[in-house]
Amino acid sequence: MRRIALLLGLSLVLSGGSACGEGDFDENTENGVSDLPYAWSVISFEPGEGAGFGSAAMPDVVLGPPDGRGVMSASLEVVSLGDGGEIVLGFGDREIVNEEGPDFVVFENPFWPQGDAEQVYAELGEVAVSKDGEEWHVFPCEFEPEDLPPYPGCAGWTPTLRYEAEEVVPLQLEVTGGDGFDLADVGVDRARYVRIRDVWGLGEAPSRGFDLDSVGLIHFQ
Ligand SMILES: [Ca+2]
Ligand SMILES: [Ca+2]
Repeated sequence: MRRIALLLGLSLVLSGGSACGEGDFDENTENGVSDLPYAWSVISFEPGEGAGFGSAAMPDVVLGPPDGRGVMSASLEVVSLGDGGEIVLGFGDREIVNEEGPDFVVFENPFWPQGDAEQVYAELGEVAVSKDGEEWHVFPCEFEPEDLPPYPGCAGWTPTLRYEAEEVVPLQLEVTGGDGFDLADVGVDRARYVRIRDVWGLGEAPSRGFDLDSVGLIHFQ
């Protein structure tokens, strides 16, 4: 997997990663995002070392539907968080609500270079939710470097599929791909914010760590 990481890092450099930068984004900024149930705004972004890829396209690159390429290919419409980097997303007037099963979906750009799920090129992130942006409820994401998938509780290991976002409202994991999260697992009934923090820390700059594509909602009001 390390060899693949180096190759992917090189390809990202050659395709033109942008300079690393920290941004402040107004929660209420009009950003041209459609009314589909996806991340609406970037509340905060604190890139870690080795970030930079996609930063010039912030915040739009992580808002709205993901750019799914299926299990064999990785989207480059992402922002790399860098080692330990952290991002908080808001959903406008919408709240995520707890109903049966997963309630929201985090989309990274994992893929299966050999067509084999066990050989996934994953970069994992820890996910947390909040009602107020202050008190956070963290989904435990624990793994050893040699672990093969699945990585329950973590984001960044299930490929994003190709689908028509307008036709999949609310989202369905089996159609969209991505990693699903259930508010019941952290004991909350509602949330307005999702935080993702890189816990992978590997890869070449400027694309080190978790690469966020989008966050979409299954259960919301
Ligand atoms: Ca990735
Ligand atoms: Ca649920």
